[in-house]
Amino acid sequence: MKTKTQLVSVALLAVAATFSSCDKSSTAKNERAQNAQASYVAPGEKDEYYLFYSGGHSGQVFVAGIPSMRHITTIPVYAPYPATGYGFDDESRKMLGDYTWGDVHHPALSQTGSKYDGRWLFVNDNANNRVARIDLRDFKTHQILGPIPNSSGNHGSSFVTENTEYLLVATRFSVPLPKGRVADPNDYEKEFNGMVSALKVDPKSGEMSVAFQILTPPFDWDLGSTGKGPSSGWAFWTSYNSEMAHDVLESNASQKDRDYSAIVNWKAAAQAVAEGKAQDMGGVPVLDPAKVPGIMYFLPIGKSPHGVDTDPSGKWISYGGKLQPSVTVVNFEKLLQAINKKDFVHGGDVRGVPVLEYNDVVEGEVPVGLGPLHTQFDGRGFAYTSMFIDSNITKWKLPPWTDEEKKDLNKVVLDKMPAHYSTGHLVVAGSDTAHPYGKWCVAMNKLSAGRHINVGPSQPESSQLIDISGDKMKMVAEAYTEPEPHFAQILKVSEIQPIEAYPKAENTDPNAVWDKEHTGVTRNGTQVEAKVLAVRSRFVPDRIDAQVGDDLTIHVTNVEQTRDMIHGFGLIENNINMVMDPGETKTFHIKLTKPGVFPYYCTNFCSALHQEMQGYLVVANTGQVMPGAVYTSGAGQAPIPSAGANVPATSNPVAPAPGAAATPSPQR
Ligand code: K7E
Ligand code: CUA
Repeated sequence: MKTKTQLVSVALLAVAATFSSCDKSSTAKNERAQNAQASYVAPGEKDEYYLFYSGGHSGQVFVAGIPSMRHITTIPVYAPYPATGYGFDDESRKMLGDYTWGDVHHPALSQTGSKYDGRWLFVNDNANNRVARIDLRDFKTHQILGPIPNSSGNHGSSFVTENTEYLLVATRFSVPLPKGRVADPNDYEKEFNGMVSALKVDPKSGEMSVAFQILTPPFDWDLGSTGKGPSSGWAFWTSYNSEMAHDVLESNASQKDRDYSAIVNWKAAAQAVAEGKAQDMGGVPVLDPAKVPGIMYFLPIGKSPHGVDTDPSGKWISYGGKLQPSVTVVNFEKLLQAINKKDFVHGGDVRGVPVLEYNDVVEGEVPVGLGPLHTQFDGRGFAYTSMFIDSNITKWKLPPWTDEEKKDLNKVVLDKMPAHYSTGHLVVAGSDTAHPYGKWCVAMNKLSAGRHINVGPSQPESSQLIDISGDKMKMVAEAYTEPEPHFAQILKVSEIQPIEAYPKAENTDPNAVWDKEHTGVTRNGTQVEAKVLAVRSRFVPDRIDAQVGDDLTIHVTNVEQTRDMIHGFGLIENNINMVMDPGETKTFHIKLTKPGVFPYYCTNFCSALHQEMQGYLVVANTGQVMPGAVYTSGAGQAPIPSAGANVPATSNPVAPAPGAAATPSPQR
């Protein structure tokens, strides 16, 4: 028998072969016209859905419109983004902390009653164990939580519960806990641990905090899914490496035919924490499932499964086989019965966690093909699985199945749509709610070899829009996708009303200035603070004086209330670019280390006189006060008397001597 690794390699070769032989222009002429119409959004018209897709290790979230598939905006989350000034002002710099990248995999829209409520989008960072909250009122990142304690590799994240009570997340990598403790990877089984974490979400503000954690054996948790309806209060996780290997995982973690899924009763876990059954680790209440029965069970699932997805009814849990050519469908009602009857594998607990009997709870293995990763649902009883190795989307029918179908589950496999190539995630609009919209599916492909015009070795990624409203799937459009997409969420445009300007009345920044009288520069020892107003097409003041060694703080308020009237504040050779939306105040702080006159200018083209929107930061030498320097005290306009002797400006080597004709500088 071939090993799994061999199988994968053979299949990958087959995929490679299709790259060269595949006819890209296989769409028939009449279909072309139909598809063009289906995805065409004419100038002046707008898309019907938002597609929020993860930007992977770009650390960003991208927004495209459906059906046009046009990328319309970028929401910076874990990486600085000068286009919106993110990561340059104090507030966003503080959110980013010590990191300038993240690895976004799974965006999740907030839900109320198992429906998208249009409030927030949560996204994970696999790299630095964080979760961020984007507010859909302004499409901006408002909180980054983490690094989460006792957790390493926040991949299985973030999955919202039905009413966004919690975000459930799990570690991909196990490490010695608490973090910071050092152990030899040779002692992996004994010394390393994984963790499933529950992050509480404040129902009013959306503020996230770490609520509790559940300790696990050192499997590599991969993906998760929250329950709903009958499975309300439960969550499901996949793992690879139940072999607990610590090296050559490619083969050592692919030995067993089945790996464990963790079935977590998060409501029972929250209750146990409330009853004081947790122990503190790194400041977090941690539950040990061996000591707190009823919160975690293991279920063997084949084989190194990847995605796990709960269908809209909450009854069927689908596991992508990855290394086995089928999707395993678990019947939640049977699973609950087995748990209630304590029908566990005889004597087969793993570190005190009961193991469920596979045949008791599995409804069937649907033979979808090679490399099934993720499954989505249309709410009409059908499921769609991304096939990484077979490079297609496979449509199949959810249970209940007829006796005839049960005998041969090939009968529930209904359609296959080739995708180009090696689809990772796919997303069906609303699939993770109880009410999918069901019309569109987007396949996010991992390999796009040759799909775009050649731009060198880094081949642009591609996503494909598939119409799933009929019996047969229809490939409608293909679009460039910023790297690197994993999961995505789709939201109906009509369900949210983002603001177009920050209302002046809501600006609570104590350093906001709305009229010229309140602008100015204050000096207090070496603390210099400037309050600047930005309006078409000037900054007030347009001169700021300071000295080397000063701590300079600049607050800029964009006093516009007109939509799209955005101003930037780019400070030359100081690595600062803030961007203020209408009605917004932003602040940055720098320690001045070099003398000179540094122009600042508006970076966002705002009017015919945008180029003229500029000013000067004059950084004199320490103790040097420029004659024209104007400081306002907090109370009034009085210039502060010079602290030291007035030192003349440094002499200009390139200026003509008074009265002489201009000559080229000898230094030129
Ligand atoms: Cu399949 Cu990180 Cu969700 Cu990518 S993961 S594909
Ligand atoms: Cu303000 Cu350009």
